[in-house]
Amino acid sequence: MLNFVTTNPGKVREATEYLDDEVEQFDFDYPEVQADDLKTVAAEGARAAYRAADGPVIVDDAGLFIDAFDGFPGPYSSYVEDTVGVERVWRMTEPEDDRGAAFKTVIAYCDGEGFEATPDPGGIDREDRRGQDLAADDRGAATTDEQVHDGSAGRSSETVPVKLFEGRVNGEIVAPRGEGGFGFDPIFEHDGTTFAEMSTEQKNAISHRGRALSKFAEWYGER
Ligand code: ITT
Ligand code: NA
Repeated sequence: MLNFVTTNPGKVREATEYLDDEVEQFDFDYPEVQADDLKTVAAEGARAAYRAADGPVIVDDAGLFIDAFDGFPGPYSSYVEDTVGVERVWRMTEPEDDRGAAFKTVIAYCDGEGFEATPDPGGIDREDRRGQDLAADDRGAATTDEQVHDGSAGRSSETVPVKLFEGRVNGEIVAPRGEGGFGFDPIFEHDGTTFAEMSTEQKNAISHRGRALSKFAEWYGER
């Protein structure tokens, strides 16, 4: 049994579709460290949640990165959804020539154990360089082992190992359409369809979260 640590039922819906009964929501608002990258937030969140939960945890830290604004709101997406709101993020982006954007997520797994080192083919950066999203069957071994703070592979309490899985999908910011999904889904269009117009299954097949979950599921299944 795996605790999916989140306050967001939309994420749980997507994860259970991938991982079946193996996953259960652990509704815990882990303290988000002040950091401008998803990896750090997810990794620290997983460590905090692992201490609070009774068993292995996954944490999913996601964000919407708008090209014209150098990746804003990115790691601050939750705050921006609550303050500015989704509709006004569209209206801010509307005057821009380039309305390109990406959703990214980092899933962090922690069970208090160490992990065997895996070769790091670059994860999200590899996808960035390609400038295109990965084909659905291109799952690669794009996982990363988080560097522990003291540079060793030790297991002292401050450096509980965390395994990271990244996913990214490119799209465009559009006027809101669709009733499904959650968060910024109505304004994120991919191949002519917004994420809010897709079923959970359709969104999972191409989304940032679906990709990260499939990498996680492959690795977890082999353990
Ligand atoms: P937890 O931290 O409790 O998991 P959250 O909703 O705050 O829930 P994030 O910090 O990861 O999760 O999300 C950042 C923002 O991005 C937040 O406003 C989400 O609604 C939004 N978001 C995350 N994944 C999304 C997705 O797949 N589609 C649309 N919006 C998404
Ligand atoms: Na959050």
